[in-house]
Amino acid sequence: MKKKIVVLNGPNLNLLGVRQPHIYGHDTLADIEARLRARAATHGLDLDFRQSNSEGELVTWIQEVRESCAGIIINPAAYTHTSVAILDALLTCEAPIIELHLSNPHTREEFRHRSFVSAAAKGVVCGFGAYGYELAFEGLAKLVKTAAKK
Ligand code: CA2
Repeated sequence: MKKKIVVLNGPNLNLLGVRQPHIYGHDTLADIEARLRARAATHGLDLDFRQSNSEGELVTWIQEVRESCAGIIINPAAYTHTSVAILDALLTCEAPIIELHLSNPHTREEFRHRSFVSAAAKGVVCGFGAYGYELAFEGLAKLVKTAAKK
């Protein structure tokens, strides 16, 4: 059975490519998903790609995949800066977690400088726009393959 990478996207990311392209770019979430599907196929990995505007749903999804997935890429969006619930859920996962942001939150308003989620992350990718998802995927694929050899 193929190993599964789960990509979780938080609130308002369904509007990618539709609103505020000067901050978040012109690519839609569907564009990003299509590119990750192509990369997943290259690596022989499965991809489970989801978006929710609800903190509780994101927590439920993390609990659902925590034992079955090989790794998680998460852009928690605004919940990055507020959610102990998402952090606690991620801390129950053994698989590696990559935190991902389109923008670089450290160059933006001060309230975006603190991430609750980083404490559960193996790595953080930020500031590369939509391409960051591909960078995060390649990094995670490498981790997953290295773990398989051990
Ligand atoms: O840079 C990122 O990826 C963020 O996670 C995006 C969040 C923001 O709260 C974080 O500080 C950094 C906001 C996502 C909102 O997405 C939109 C997309 C298109 C139009 C409007 C909002």
